[in-house]
Amino acid sequence: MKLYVTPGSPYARMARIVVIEKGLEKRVEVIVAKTRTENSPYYAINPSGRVPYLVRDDQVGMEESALICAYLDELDGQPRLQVNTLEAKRLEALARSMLDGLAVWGRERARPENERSPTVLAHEADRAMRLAEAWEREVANPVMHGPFNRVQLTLGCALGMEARNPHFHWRPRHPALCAWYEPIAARASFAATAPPRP
Ligand SMILES: N[C@@H](CCC(=O)N[C@@H](CS)C(=O)NCC(=O)O)C(=O)O
Repeated sequence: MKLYVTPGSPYARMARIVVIEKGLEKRVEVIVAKTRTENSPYYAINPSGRVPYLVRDDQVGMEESALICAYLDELDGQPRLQVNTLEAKRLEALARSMLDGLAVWGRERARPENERSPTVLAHEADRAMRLAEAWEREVANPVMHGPFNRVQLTLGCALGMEARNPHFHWRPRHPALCAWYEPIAARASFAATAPPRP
């Protein structure tokens, strides 16, 4: 199988982490794609141009990090990252909401300076801080502890965006979140996929 990624994408990082967590390194070739480039050869592989993108052994391609993570997790018939309760799914949605906002913020910051919208930048900065505040409480939930799961994966990748965005200061005033994140960031799969600083 081939997994197309970019080094800085938190969505692609989720899939890369699952590859490592599930010991699939020999079955999944990780390939860096050229996104956001006119006429990129990658567009012939994935017409949306987004990452992550998994080309399965049967040559069928799949988009969407959550789906790719679930597919990789189920390959050995023993999924262990899935969550099934509504409570866990509520938290997954909350983590995904934070990640989506951070991706919008990062995308806006990546535009040429004269094209950046101060309104969007301020809106996403505020959203990220409100969500960090919410997670300071939610992180006590049992779903966020115990066996590693896709909710922890999503929140861990969201918080890891601090490496990409120097304005994403989620640590001050959030000691519980800091304590929660420390062992997650120390996992071999997180360390091996740490996003490069811009
Ligand atoms: N909902 C998608 C989001 C994927 C996404 O937005 N990926 C970004 C990188 S963080 C991308 O590939 N952007 C390239 C582009 O927009 O052309 C997922 O979860 O996989």
